[in-house]
Amino acid sequence: MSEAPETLEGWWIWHDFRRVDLDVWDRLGAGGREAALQSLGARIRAFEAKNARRESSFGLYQLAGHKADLLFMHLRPSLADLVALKAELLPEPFFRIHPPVYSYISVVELSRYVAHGNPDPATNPALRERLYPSLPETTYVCFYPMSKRRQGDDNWYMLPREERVRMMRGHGGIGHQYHERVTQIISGSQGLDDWEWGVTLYADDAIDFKKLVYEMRFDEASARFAEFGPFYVGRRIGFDSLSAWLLGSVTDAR
Ligand code: 76R
Repeated sequence: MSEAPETLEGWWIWHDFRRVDLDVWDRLGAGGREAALQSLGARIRAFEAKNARRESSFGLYQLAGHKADLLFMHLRPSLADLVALKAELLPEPFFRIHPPVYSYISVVELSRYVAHGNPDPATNPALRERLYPSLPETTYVCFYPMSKRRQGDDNWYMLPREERVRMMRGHGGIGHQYHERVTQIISGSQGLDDWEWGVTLYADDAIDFKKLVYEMRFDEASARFAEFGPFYVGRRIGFDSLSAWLLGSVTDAR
């Protein structure tokens, strides 16, 4: 049996994907819409205040395509915090109107295939920033879950450690070529959700997602071993723009 790599875990992540339901939104009437947005706005300001105190991270994104319309991304210290947050948000009018269409639970993970220096986040600020990240304020975001293949000769989990280290170095090498342009947050979801990792990427130029992921497909770690779930792409959106968009989308103002 080959040994599992040592991992470091940081904040827990809930990717909460929503569909905007314009039919229900229209029928709510101006008062209902205003109230829902005001209440959501207060929530988002509270999330941002927590971000500023470095107690959590929160990101809001408007997505392309029809798999989902919005992504609310929450990073919190524990799974209990994510459970509590969901319970707290369930009755929130905005979330009752605009239903969930996908969700992903994972925890920020750094594997120690590649040395990250001193492994104590208390005394290593660079490590702390990776485990408890402020979300990059780039224009674009990309999320997808993935697993490593377990099939015949292509079973990642049966490979000797040196082989995995060699391949992860190759992987990191490609990634590093995009260092200034694409930031990754890797989160592990073994035992937590339907795939083994969540990959969240940030970039100011969305074509870099395409170029990076394509290039990685030719690299052994991805070419032989990667299996992918659904991809979601979109852009960061502020609460004011979200409100303006949703109020502007009303077709039956009463
Ligand atoms: O932590 C580090 O930055 C060191 C190198 C590194 C590791 C250990 C690294 C670098 N990654 C690591 C781990 Mn990654 N990453 C992905 C994907 O689409 C695909 O083919 C794969 C999806 C992308 C696009 C990406 C980007 N990475 C991992 C792991 C955990 C593996 C394990 O533990 O077994 C996964 C699942 C994964 C997947 N990777 C980088 C990037 C980029 C852009 C970098 C460089 C980061 C930088 O230089 O800033």
